[in-house]
This record gives sequence, structure tokens and C-alpha cells, in this order.
Amino acid sequence: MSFTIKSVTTTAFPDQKPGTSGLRKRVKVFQQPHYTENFVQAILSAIPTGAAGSTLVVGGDGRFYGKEAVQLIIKLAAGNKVSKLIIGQNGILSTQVPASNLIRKHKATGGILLTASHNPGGPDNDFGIKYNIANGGPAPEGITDNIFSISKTLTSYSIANVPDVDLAAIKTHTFGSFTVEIVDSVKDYVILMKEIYDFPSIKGFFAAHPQFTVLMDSMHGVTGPYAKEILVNELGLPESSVMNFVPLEDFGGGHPDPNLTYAHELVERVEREGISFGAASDGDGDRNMIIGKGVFVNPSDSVAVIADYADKAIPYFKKTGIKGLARSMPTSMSIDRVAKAKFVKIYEVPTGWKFFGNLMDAGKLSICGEESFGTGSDHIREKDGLWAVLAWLSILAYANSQTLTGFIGLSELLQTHYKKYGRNFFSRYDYEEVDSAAANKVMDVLRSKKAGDTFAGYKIDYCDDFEYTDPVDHSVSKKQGLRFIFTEGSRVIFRLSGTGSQGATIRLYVEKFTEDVSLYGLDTQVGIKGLIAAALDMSRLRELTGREEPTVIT
Ligand code: VG1
Ligand code: CO
Repeated sequence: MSFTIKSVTTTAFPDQKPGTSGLRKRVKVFQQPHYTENFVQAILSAIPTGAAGSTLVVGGDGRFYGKEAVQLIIKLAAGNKVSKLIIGQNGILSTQVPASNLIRKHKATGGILLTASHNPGGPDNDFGIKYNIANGGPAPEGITDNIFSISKTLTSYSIANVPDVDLAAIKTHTFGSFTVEIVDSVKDYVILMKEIYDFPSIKGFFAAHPQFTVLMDSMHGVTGPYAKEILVNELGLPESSVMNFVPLEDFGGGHPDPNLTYAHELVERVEREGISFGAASDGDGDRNMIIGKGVFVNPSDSVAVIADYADKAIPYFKKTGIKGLARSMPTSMSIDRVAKAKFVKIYEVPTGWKFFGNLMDAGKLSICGEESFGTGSDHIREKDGLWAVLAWLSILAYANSQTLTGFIGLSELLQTHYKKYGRNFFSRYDYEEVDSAAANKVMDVLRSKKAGDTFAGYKIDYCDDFEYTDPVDHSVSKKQGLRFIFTEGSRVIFRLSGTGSQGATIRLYVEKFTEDVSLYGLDTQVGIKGLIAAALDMSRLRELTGREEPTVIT
């Protein structure tokens, strides 16, 4: 069947600026006439090699409005003479799958991902659209800036009258020179994970330690089917090891963000049932949280421990070695110490996974992470929640295979890490949906601070607005967060979130390093108390925002 293309006149929207990870707005904003069409047209027009003749991967985290958006993308892609779309069954693909297997394996031009990640879903919540490039990773700033500038001047979009496509059946649809292929993505991901990890040894570890219990909470996001396939069907755990594994359009009314606040259902069960290993992932499956009874693995420590063990415990890194390590600027410097011990380079990039891609493509980076529950490696170009879960299980399997005395659980692994490298106390305070003007005022107050100023006993040694020059393409990203380093070595950092959809979110990150063994067991909040006081004092945050307490503490 062939189709005809028409050009529809439209008016540009001024607010389609992609943030840290794509454009995120309330569903109702995307549902406005022409809003989604305009943004998709801007993406298609911004593809560096042109939309005509391209192959694009399309899918999302299954949230509300996703299916409608997929049908629109099909018609707009045909209207822009795209050759082929590869779409996840039911319009669902976790962020890492299009990024890894699909875009890379099919040598696609790029991908359009329909997700607002960890933001809540449903008719009154958030939707999001982002563009990934041929390496599988998020589009770099050069492209997202171009998408924004096109969106601001758009006067029309091109759309074709192809019919709605059945997204449920695994099938290829042909409309003249335009093809739409609906694919099953779970299988491909499992194959990839089996190439990276030693499944039989993880299985052997479970069999040897029947008291070791696992519970993975997919928070009704996209990892459910993947988690079930890997943990239950492949690794032989009982079905009770997975929870909230059916993806829902509104994530069951929850906030699919794997932290101690929003993943409280998991946290409570882990404590109540004495679970040895609990894990959660976010709406689109790229974030992860690792906990155990009485233990929380801080994401900054998580990536450091993974980096430390990777070339011993994970077959993929045994083969490739560790080429380099990296973290986002606010992430604690725990991984820096591992890099030093391993004699590899550590890169410090701005917040957002898009900054890791170039380093990986250039063969400079193997493992990296963000404090925001993002951990990953150069096996793909996105962070990968289930990959991190399997990394921790592999490390536990390995560590226990190396010891003859007692069981090594999460807590023992962390304490051993601190003894070897020292401990970086780290915490993030989020003040969500703050009035934008008040948030900007806080940032202005902070900008006026300088070296020598002292707050709650902490004296500023150095401060700046973080700027990054990409070592590969030399592009410069400015104003990536205000950081203050105090004379005794601690840091506090302030940034405004680039993923919120309403008002502003202020993120405050604090870090304090200690080599005092007697403090390794201390509760994080106790360890950083003085620093928080200094941060609140210097920013006048409480007075300016009217917020006594943060919305979320990590
Ligand atoms: C947040 C995190 C950042 C992460 C981004 C996307 O950004 O801080 O580390 O890369 O979300 O994660 P911001 O600008 O709100 O601080 V996801 O799971 O939304 O793709
Ligand atoms: Co996410």
C-alpha cells in the first residue's frame, strides 16, 4: 500500500527545549494540537544525515500516551521519507535496548525514545521524547540545541496518511517504500547480558547459598519482563523474586524512581522479610538501586565497587580490561580512588549520560556512573539498570568463590571497600517543584560566594560553575553546576534539575571523605550533618524557597 504526504501548517511552540535527557512535559502539554507533531518534526529535521532514507528505532517505557505517540511518529516518519522504523512490541522498549541492541545492531540512524524516565506517568503526569544517535546514546548538545532552534521557527510538518499499525503483533508492515517492523526486544537483551556475564556462575552461587534471597522491584516500569526472564527463567530464582513486574501506563500510580523514598514498598519488604539482595529500576529501566536488609548501596559507591571488581568478576571486562573510568561531576569521588589504584584515567563530566558516549566511542572509557542511580559501561551507550543488578550479583558470586570463611554479603563488600579506599560520605537533597524565581535567586546568592567565605565552620577553598571540555570533540559545556570545595576537602554542589516538568528542582549534593576507620559504620546523614548546615546557610535556601525540608534525601 502506498500513501500520500501532506504539509500541515503549524505554529511553533517556544518551550520545546530538550533538558538533561530529552523533552519532558505533562501529558496534557503533549496532547495539545500539533505539540507532539512539531517536536517530532524538529527531531526529524535535525538528524545530521537527514531523515530521508534513514532507519529509526522507536519505543518507550509503556507510559500513558506512548501508543498514540508511536502512531504519530509512524505517520511523521513516512511524511519525512524515512525508510524504516523498528518498533518495540506494543511500543515498549527499555531505554537500554534501543540504545544497545537495536540501534547498534541494526546500524540504525538513530532512535526516538518515548519516556519521562523516573517521572510519574498517567493522564495528569509526565510524558517525554528524546533522540538517540547512531552510537546508541543520547544526542549530544549540538543536536539537541539544533532540535530546539528548529522547533522555535517551525511553520509546518510533513505527515503521511498511513493507517494506524497494529503494535501488538511481531510483524513487518510495508507501505510502498516505507517499512515498519515490530520486534520483540526481550530476547535480544538477554543474549547481550549472557555475552557480558557468566550466568552459570551466578546460578551456581544461588544454588550454593539457598539462604541468599533476591527481590527485584520493576516499579511497574519497563524492566518487568526482562527481570522475570533473566532472574526467574534464566537464573532459576523463584517467581517471588520479582515484584511489580507488569508494566503499567501509570506505574500503578507510583513514582517509578528507584530511591529509598519512592521505592518504599521494596525497602519495607527487604527489611521485613530479611531479603539479602533487593534491587529496583526506574520507569524506563536505566536506573538501579541496590539494597539489602540494613544496607543501602549508595550509587556513587556502587560504581566504585563495580569498577574495582569488574576485571576479576565479569567476563566482558576480563576480555576488554578497564580502559578508563568516569563519573558525573556531583557523583562522589569514591571511584576516583579505584581509578588511581588501577592506574587508569578518571573523567569528570557534567550531569547526563550524553557526556559519556564520546569517551566510550574513542575507547577511553569502560565503566561510569552517576550519583542519581545510573550505572553502566561501554557495552551500550546508556546507563543500564539490569546490567548493574547483574554486575552486583556477579561480584557477590566471585567474592564468595574466593573466600573460605563466612558469607560475603552487600554489607561486607562495602566495609571491605571502605577499608581499602576510605569512605566518601555522600548525600543528595532534592527540593522538588520549587518556584522557579526562588530557585534562580538561590543560585544567584550562591554565585556571589567566593574563596575565603566561611559558613558553619566550613571555609571555601575553591568554587566555580562547572565547565567541561569534551576531550574527544573539544565541545564546551558551560554552567553545569555550582561547586564549592572547602579547605578540609569536603564539597557541596548546587544544580537546577533539567528533567522536571513543573517549576524548578534544586539539587544539593554534599560529599565528605574520611579515612578514619571508626567512622566507616556511621549513618551517612550523621556524617554529613555539618556540611548540610553550611550548604543551607550559604544558599539561604530555606528563607528563599520557604522549604524547611527536602522532598527526597538520597
Ligand atoms: C537527572 C539526574 C541525572 C540523570 C538524568 C536522566 O537529571 O540528576 O544524573 O542523567 O536525570 O536520568 P537532572 O537534570 O534532573 O538532575 V533518567 O533515568 O531520567 O534518563
Ligand atoms: Co531513566
